[in-house]
Amino acid sequence: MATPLEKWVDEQARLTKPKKIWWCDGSEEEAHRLIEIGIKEERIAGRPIFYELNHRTFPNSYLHRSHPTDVARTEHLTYICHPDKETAGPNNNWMAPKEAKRILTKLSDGCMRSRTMYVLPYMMGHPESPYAKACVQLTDSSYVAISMRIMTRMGKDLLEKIKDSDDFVKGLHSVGDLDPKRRFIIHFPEENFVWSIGSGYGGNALLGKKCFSLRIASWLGLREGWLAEHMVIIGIEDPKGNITYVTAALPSACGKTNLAMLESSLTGYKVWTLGDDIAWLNVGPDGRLWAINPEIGFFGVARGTSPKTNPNMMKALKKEKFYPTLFTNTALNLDTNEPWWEGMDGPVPNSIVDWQGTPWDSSQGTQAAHPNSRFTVSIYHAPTLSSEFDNPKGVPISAILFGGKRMHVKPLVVEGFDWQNSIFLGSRMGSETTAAATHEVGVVRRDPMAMLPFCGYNMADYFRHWLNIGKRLTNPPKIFSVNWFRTDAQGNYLWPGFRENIRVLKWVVDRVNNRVDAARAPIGLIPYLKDLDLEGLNISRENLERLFEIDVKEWQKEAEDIEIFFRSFGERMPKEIWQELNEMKEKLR
Ligand code: OXD
Ligand code: MN
Repeated sequence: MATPLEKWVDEQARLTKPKKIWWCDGSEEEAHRLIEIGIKEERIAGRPIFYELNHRTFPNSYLHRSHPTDVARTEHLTYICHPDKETAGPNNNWMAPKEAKRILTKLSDGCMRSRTMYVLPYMMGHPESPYAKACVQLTDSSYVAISMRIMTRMGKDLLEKIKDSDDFVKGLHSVGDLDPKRRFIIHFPEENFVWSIGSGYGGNALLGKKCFSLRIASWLGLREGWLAEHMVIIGIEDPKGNITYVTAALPSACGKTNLAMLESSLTGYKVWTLGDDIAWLNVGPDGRLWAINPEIGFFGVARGTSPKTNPNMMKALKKEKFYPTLFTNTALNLDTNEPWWEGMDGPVPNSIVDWQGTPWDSSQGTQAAHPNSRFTVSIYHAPTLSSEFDNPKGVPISAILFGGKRMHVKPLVVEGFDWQNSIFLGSRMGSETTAAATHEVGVVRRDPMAMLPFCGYNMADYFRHWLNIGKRLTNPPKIFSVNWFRTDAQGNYLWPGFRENIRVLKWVVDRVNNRVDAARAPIGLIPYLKDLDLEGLNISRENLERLFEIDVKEWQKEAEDIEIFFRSFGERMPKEIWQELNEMKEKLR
């Protein structure tokens, strides 16, 4: 008798018609075999999937070049198919599930012909964690198979676990013909099912990541009483050796990975890494919020990563490795066969091909590495990995940061007055758009809790859910907004960022431990400058004051913009959030 899993795989194979089916066991030998296939046999748009890089300097690393039109998440082709449109909300594209299936079935008919279908059994979360979820993805791309092995706990043990049950999350992925006109990333939350065709890009194709661990999981979280969030998880160790666990939500390509691996500039302070992208938050029996990272890898932006901005990541990328590491759409230094990107530091190498493999020199005025070029590397290679990373219970969270990239308006750090006010603070976040998704770059859009592209249901209900979670927390984390990106009139950043962000984290830890007071401003609590540890930092008093300046006119405009956004949710928007907005407007008057 076939198990539900076997039956499901068989049905998908009858539709997609692969030449063969390969059940992956997650072993190292298998990973090597897959890479070999990617180098020698499999092709995308006529090109190999992998190129071997210099293994002396970048051990076990491979370069992947994508199809030129397939370089980022495609939010306009991403759908959440709840039975009714209202549940998906104005924050999501929606189609009736039946209609979506009709379209996808047509596109998928024979889409794996002459290709291999890889069956990837994997776990999101530690297998012994009560919060972990069993998943199976089908894909016809060896790049996706290898990436999933780096990013998730993939292996055949899971098949033993799933056995006769059909309680596993399903993902069907095919690169199709990579034509953006035939590209869709479609979620069926009611069925725990994601169906993606036409893209091999991480955020569209590694279905355990954004698709399941955020969009579908956020919906599971709503029904089961927990939160799936777009957050970094770190432990901040103080000079006494106490560790405070903090999560931080920032939009894509705003420095989450750098924050997750921050090398402190303050003596005695150290940051331990637990995750750089996704946190699942549960209310513990002790009334605190507990976080796990369901992933075991980083899919980070390569451009701009350097020994200055993220020394720990540079070490991870160069470490002798058990897991392979992938570089996607970086440039290549032909003299050394090493990956290269703008912002890597050091002189520009003499002989470079760009992310598409075309000879490049800096006088051309074009980009050598794609702005959204990426690395995929195991978290176990991080020199800053927390000893609690594999704790199935996760870690207790004392503070949450909500961030965005704002050149104007927003102070460096602001604390919410209380839980309700803090949910308003998270919901009013906005950020300038980046290259992580295909759209105009650099325009401000509202991105509540950095979840706009990832919330798998109506965001008004999501705000309500956050409010409700607070009611169950007897010992809630404090909540802050942060903005490392404020500029002066000439457009220069006022704050040095990167390793100096530890100074903001230190203030946050001091607030958590009630060591310092804060000043009440109309928009929240802000630090007294005397409480910021600025020892050894070269910053003028004027810049410092500007970092915390609250320009009433700017904020009134901001409030208008927030109001327009909230209105788009109509009657569903919680009245508590309106009340907070109105109070803020009142105080600004
Ligand atoms: C990511 C993203 O890839 O947020 O992490 O786009
Ligand atoms: Mn992300």
